[in-house]
Amino acid sequence: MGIKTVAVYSTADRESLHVRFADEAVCIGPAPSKESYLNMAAIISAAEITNSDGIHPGYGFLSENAKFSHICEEHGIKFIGPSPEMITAMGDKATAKATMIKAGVPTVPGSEGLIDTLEDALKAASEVGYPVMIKATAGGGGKGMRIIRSDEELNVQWDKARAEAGAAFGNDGMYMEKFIEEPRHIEIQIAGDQNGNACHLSERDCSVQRRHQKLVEETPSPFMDDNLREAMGKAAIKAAEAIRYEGVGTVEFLVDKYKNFYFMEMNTRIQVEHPITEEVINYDLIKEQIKLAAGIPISGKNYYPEKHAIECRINAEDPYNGFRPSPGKITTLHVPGGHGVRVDTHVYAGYTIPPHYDSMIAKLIVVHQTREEAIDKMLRALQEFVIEGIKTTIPFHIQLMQDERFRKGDYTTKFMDDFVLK
Ligand code: MV4
Repeated sequence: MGIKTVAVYSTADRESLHVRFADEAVCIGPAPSKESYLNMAAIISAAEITNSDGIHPGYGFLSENAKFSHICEEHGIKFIGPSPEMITAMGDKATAKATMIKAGVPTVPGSEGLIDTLEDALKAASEVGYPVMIKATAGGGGKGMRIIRSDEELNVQWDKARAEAGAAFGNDGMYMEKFIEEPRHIEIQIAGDQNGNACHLSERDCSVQRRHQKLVEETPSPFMDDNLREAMGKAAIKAAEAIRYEGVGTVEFLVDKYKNFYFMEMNTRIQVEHPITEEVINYDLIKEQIKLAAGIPISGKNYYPEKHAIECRINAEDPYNGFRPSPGKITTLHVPGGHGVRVDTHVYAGYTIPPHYDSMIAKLIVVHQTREEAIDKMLRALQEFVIEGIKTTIPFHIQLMQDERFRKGDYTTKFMDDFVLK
């Protein structure tokens, strides 16, 4: 796009590729995230001394931080993402759900707003019917949730869950939903412009997760059909337009075995798994983020997958030891390639993975005409991928691509509970 870039980095990331390849780079502090990547003053200073027009927050760290979005605004620096108000509205899960109900987006039946006392919780549970789920309004991504199957369990768990939420988030607001058994996690990518118009860019199936960490994502979802995509796409657009959402975002849904779908959460950032959407619609979502931030309107049409794409997250983790982190020096690296194979990474041979941050070191993305061909291509690319010196999730992915149930597309969010690594 002809836009000059400034990279920010912590001392632990001095050797990272983004530092070398950006037009300029500014060190914003020592290794601990609190003192660097979460240090708003240091980041704003870096933007000011380099005369930057905008900040792309990436994912994680400050990407969904309303205060940071606000501070950028105050300093006349464009935060490439939504306004503080939108981040706040979607960050509080009970508020987000109430907003979606008002907008006519399907949500899981449950309590109307927050529940204050155990007595009210018992009453709500008798109306909703067991099993139920109690969730922290400040939670998300699985934190502060409990499945409850009886009054007895609710009696035991209510105060505990509440105290846990209070300690973890400084907010102990709780709400209740019917528990959806063995749901799929299917999310719709959306884009909204400054005129209040939104479009959808179809779905990603992210049901292959372990402890709320996604391992593999694919699009189209093997569970999807044209009617369901149309209905979920419409609901996602409704969600985005109801809040005049600006930027790219994701509306997450739970989908049950009857193809009922329910709004779960909205992510107000670009997500790790966005490349699979890029590959099947043939469009750069980061470029779209920058265009939307600059006030350029969306095209007005929706986007549908023309191919099949899969992403495997390559983490510096030992899949044979509970996916325990495995930082250290990469002694050998051979990256797969060829038509339809994409690797997004910051690492190289000789690079030392610092122990301070997330363990994802690469995304391997393949695209092909059909799902079966994409799986075969992924298997070939995984077998060609050589990373020595550390443990990675590659052996897990190699087994997954050969797994009969995965190959049939027969998986839900429970899939990993039963998966045994050989
Ligand atoms: C649920 C659910 C079943 N019923 N809500 C997990 C993450 C958080 N965002 C919401 N989650 C769930 N909410 C109701 N009413 C099951 C989950 C869930 C899940 C959702 C998506 C992907 C993986 C999951 C793994 C376990 C539980």
